[in-house]
Amino acid sequence: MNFVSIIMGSKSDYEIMKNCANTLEEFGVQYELIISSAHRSPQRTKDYIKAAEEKGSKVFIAAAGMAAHLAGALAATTTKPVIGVPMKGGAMDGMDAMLSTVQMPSGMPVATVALGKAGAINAAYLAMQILAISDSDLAVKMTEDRIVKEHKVVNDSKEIEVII
Ligand code: RP5
Repeated sequence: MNFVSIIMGSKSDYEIMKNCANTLEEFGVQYELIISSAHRSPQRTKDYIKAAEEKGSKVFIAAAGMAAHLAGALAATTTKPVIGVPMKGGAMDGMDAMLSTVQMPSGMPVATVALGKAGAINAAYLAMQILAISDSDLAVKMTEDRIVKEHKVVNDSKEIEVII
């Protein structure tokens, strides 16, 4: 069973990260979602990664804010791809989380996506693109989604465009 693991540092991250889970659901991709913190529950985080890998998790998505070390902690523990979603909030409104998540040392990558809702959705898309390398049905769905997006741009434009 191939699936995606979503780990959030806090319940306060869920409002944004449910967009990630919803996107995976739209494409019929299985996922697990838990709360576990690099700082508040380090052993639980390690234990989950090991258990998830044994069950078939292929990509890990980590969402955390402030001194965001969750994605890095995952990268330290697994060689599966890790996608980091920096959460807004705190005194720096996510700039701290973004820099903490993106600035990994060489050889320990975290694919860092945008802050906020767009990042949560893009984390799901990136995870699916990784899975789609070896899942032709999912690859077709990803291609179809691009066509839908392109049609929407054209249709939106038609409603308001001015061309001379
Ligand atoms: C991080 O600290 C969490 O990922 C969250 O984004 C932030 C604040 O957590 P709470 O104090 O709301 O639990 O570890």
